[in-house]
Amino acid sequence: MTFSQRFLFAGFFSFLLGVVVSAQVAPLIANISARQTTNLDGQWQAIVDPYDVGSLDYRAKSLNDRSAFFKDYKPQSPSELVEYDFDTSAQLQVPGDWNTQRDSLLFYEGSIWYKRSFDYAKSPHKRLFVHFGAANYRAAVYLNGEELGRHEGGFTPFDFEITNRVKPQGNFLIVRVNNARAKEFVPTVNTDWWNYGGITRPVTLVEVPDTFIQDYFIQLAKGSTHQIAGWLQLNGTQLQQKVTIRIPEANLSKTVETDATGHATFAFDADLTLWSPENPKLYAVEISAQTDNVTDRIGFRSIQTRGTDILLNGKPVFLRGINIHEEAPMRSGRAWSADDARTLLGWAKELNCNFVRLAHYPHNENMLRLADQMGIMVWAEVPVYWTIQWENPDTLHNAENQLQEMIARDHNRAALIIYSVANETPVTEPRNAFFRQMIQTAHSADSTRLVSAALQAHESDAPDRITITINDPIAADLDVLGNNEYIGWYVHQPADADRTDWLSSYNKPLIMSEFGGDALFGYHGDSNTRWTEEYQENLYAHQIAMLKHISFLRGTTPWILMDFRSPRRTLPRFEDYFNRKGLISSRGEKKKAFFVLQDFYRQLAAAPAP
Ligand code: GCB
Repeated sequence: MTFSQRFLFAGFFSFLLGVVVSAQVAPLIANISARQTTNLDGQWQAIVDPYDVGSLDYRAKSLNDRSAFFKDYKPQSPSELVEYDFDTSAQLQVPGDWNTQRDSLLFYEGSIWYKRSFDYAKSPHKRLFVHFGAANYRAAVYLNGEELGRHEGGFTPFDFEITNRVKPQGNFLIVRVNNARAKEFVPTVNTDWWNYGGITRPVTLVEVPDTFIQDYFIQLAKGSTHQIAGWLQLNGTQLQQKVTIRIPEANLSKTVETDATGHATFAFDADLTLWSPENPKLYAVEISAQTDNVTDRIGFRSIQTRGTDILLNGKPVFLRGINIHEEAPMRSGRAWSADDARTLLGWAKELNCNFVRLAHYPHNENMLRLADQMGIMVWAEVPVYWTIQWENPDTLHNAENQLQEMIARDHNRAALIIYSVANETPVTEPRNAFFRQMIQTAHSADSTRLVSAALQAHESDAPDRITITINDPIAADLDVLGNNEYIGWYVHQPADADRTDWLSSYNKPLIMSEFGGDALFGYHGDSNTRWTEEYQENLYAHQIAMLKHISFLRGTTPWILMDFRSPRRTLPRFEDYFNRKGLISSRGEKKKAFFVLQDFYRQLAAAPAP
């Protein structure tokens, strides 16, 4: 089950925060947009708490009395000392990273407490959950002065049941979000993107019947283009029910019975128009139990590999991709909205892409929903990045949990074809063991999709040729190989790509998951001058010439669509805390290299598949 490991972190958090965990995250509810919801977004009261005085006393012991911020205690007399007050504190927008809402928070890493009040008239025989799209990195959630539970991981959703805690009036929801980095976390302390903190995605109250359809997986069976196979899961007390899956447009209806645990599996033939970038067909799929029903829009396609080919609906396809960070166009903060997604994916379409790599962590659900509608295939990734603590079992559980939460949210999106379990990790035996476990977790949570990782190959130089061989031991376990290379930026000169040969020890498809170089939009010079648009343009031209000769190459995702903030990038004038490898500036201006890639992809789109 995708949600089976959602209870793993209680001990870990108690250790970190020194408090007793009173409740747990609930299993994720699928497709909340199709549910009866109340949105809690807007201005929340916020207390910036760099020393954690809201949770720890001056001996660093955890607080549980009225001085704990989650109690939202008000002085009862003029003489009473209470050193916090949500209601007179400034506000922060939810959803939103805090860093770009106030100058003083740009580099902030620590705790901020959020408070939002609400009334709620719950209908009888209904259950209520509070759902968070994401909060980076750790969240502790309290309702009416009691802890609901905690969550770790900055990019995946979580929810808590509040059925028996919500009152018709005067509820106060308090969330402590902490984005401090730590070595054992996922990601670890060292990354190349901004550590945007806060409640970065919407907060929603979700009302469902006493026994409800909690999750379902309705996709084509692995390798099939005409058989739907999947499962569904009820949650509640009436677990044994008849449930009907209907696709009215295709005249399909299948009734199954759930077992004593509320689970049912099914498989049935279906004659469907298959989803593809050329025709991103989505069907309305209705799931009706006796106590609940829910509707989704689902596309059906198959994705497989055969030797070095990637097959979409049984036919070889080349993935014309681009990397994307979850960075907001025009305003350089954490992206979250449907408008942000439309802009980013619209640019990918303009490049003639049929594929995007959503680096380096799960992006917001709008990206997946829109990719489904626009016909853009997706590589989705978890933040196992660079130097994770491979030997730490808590780190592994954390990474697996983030992977499972990502899969649980997105497993019905046709656009999603590849799960990536890591990016650029140094090869060691503990790392390989960590990976094998991650790959197995991905395959067992969803056997229909391909699993990949962005690896780094090793080169051997002869006097006039460079040879790069894909020989990472973990490649044997992956379905598709990803490789990052920076010829012309971190190593060699751009023209050295012309004398580079690529070899692979595996009969598997390769995606060149990164290549590129920085350019400051509007800075011009000759193609040997770093940071100019001409340098980047020339680098792309040489890269493309090289890529055309890699016989086992089945996709490319250059680094990256748009410039993004990064604390690693300190060089004044050119970087100013931005990674400038974007083909588009943070203000939406297209650099020269954009048109080089656009042209390459135009040619590829017109050419017959490999
Ligand atoms: C990489 C990383 C990516 C960086 C990029 C760079 O290899 O995967 O996260 O941002 O290089 O610009 O150095």
